[in-house]
Amino acid sequence: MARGGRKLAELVGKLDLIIEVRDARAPFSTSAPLVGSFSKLRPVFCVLSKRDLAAPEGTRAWLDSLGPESWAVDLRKKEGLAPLRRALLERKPAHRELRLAVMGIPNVGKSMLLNALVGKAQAHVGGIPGVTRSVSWYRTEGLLVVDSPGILDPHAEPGVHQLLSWLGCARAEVLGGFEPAALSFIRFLRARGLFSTVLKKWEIEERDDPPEAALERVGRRLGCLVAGGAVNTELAARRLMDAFSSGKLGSVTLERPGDPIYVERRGEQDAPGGL
Ligand SMILES: Nc1nc2c(ncn2[C@@H]2O[C@H](COP(=O)(O)OP(=O)(O)OP(=O)(O)O)[C@@H](O)[C@H]2O)c(=O)[nH]1
Ligand SMILES: [Mg+2]
Repeated sequence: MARGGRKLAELVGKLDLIIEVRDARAPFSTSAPLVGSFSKLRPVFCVLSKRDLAAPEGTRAWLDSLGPESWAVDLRKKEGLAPLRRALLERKPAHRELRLAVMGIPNVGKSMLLNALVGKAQAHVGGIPGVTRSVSWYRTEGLLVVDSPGILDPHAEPGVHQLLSWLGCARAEVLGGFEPAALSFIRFLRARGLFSTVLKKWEIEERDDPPEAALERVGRRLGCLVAGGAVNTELAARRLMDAFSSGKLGSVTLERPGDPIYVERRGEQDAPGGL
């Protein structure tokens, strides 16, 4: 177990409960297997963050599938928090605070959830993965809450890491750049029938062309051109991935309960749909 994981495992003994935060757009790939292993020791509540970026019917399907101890929240607008807070306070021991930790993979909104629960902007929040670097405790009425650094599963399929880069939870730069990320994203959208939904805003229609050609169409549409009129595909890829991860292309759920796991590996790009 990596050092960060060992620290969290030590922490679990001091807790009454764990909140695992996942991204509502891909609740399967954004789950942290380490937190799953803690569920044998402590109750784990599942909070789907960024519900404003996911399709509402997709989020409903996930809440049904995850069961009664799951909630979906929009932390930017602070919506959906009251039922979660009520459920937490129901678990509070009579003579002391409820001790809980917010855990999950990087950039899913753990610190933002903690701030919303504590009622003040205490923990640092940021748009890139890896903002929280250590375990810190925060106190509010009835709750003693720990913020924790994001944990990535080193053994996850490379395809899962690629998917996390589309959501902003892993850095595309580290995984080989924006262009491979955008090409695998386009293949994934096609395999799941989501291409037209995601690219509707930019009026880019589905065609039977290779992903490279589709990315070029994106680049032309956005005016990502170099001298001579060729498309700057790295820039086009970056613009596409930034727009998707920040929700500018609309609310989209990438994974539904029961979908096959996304397992595209390097060198397998020609497998149908990469699934
Ligand atoms: N649209 C939207 N953005 C959110 C929501 N929750 C968090 N974010 C954004 O997600 C980014 C990451 O938030 P953090 O709270 O720093 O995430 P974290 O899980 O603590 O990240 P690390 O500390 O890096 O592991 C920030 O840019 C937030 O503004 C949400 O419900 N909706
Ligand atoms: Mg954080």
